[in-house]
Amino acid sequence: VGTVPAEGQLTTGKRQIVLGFSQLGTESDWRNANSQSVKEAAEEAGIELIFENAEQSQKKQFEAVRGFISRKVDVIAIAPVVQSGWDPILDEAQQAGIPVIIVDRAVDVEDASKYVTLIGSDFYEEGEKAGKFLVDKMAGTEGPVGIVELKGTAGSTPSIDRGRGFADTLQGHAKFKVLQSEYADFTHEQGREVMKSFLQEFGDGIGVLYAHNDDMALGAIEAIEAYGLKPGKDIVITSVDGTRRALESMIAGKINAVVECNPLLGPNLMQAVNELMEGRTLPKKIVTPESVFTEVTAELEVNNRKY
Ligand code: GYE
Repeated sequence: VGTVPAEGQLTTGKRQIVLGFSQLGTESDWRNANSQSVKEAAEEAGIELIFENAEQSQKKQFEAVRGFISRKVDVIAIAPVVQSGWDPILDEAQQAGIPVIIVDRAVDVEDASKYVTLIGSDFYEEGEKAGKFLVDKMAGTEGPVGIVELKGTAGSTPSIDRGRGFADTLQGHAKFKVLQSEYADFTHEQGREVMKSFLQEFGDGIGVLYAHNDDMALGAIEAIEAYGLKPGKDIVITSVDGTRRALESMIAGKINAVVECNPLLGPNLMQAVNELMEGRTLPKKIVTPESVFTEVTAELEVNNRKY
């Protein structure tokens, strides 16, 4: 037993775990709540966190991971901006003997052993929930119902799966017609701009807006009001996430339903890191339980929101 603690060792004899986290960006309220959650949970767990923001660039994520490898962190966590193209960088981490945990969005790799576990939501189910809400909400309405869709980031798991889950649910309900579907990168600003162009093209032929996140829905609401229509009334709006701002907008009658997607993944991530360091085996997927908020429940929920 040595008397002088080695570098990086606490006097308790337990070495502090170092986690490198490549966050994909700052595009939405969801993302900022997610970053905050990871930082707070690391602090709480006594884990040293090296946090890198990639500003929606996969290339920057690769650079961050390479930086973590050269600093010899214990564990790498990645919230991947898109789902393809990860094989080479995961191989580099594997060769360096550093385990990788995927957070939030998925990666599409040939061999799933390249990462330890995925901590995130079931985005397909979120899309289905949005579709089911519309089917019920519009049950008494005669068709056709024109739908416009604001998709998130091209090639990202939540956009792909929320789109598929929604489309599959509306299949077989002939009165729904998707007029147009465009990417708006999960941001407020692009949500507003793309909605503006939808309105120019289809005007009051639009009966429904499905936005893949709250920020785009809130941007779109500005465009709808500027156009002279009433969001939540002339156009039924449903989105995904469940941020405070969206719940407030729902209380004001401007959004009709929000499917929850939980950004508070920090505690789950730190638990996974600790278990991994203790040599325990983790499940391949850790899914967060989530619900749906409607005009009826928003008022009850809004005060519980941290984000
Ligand atoms: O819904 C959106 C964010 O990946 C689940 O990314 C996340 C999504 C979230 O920009 O607001």
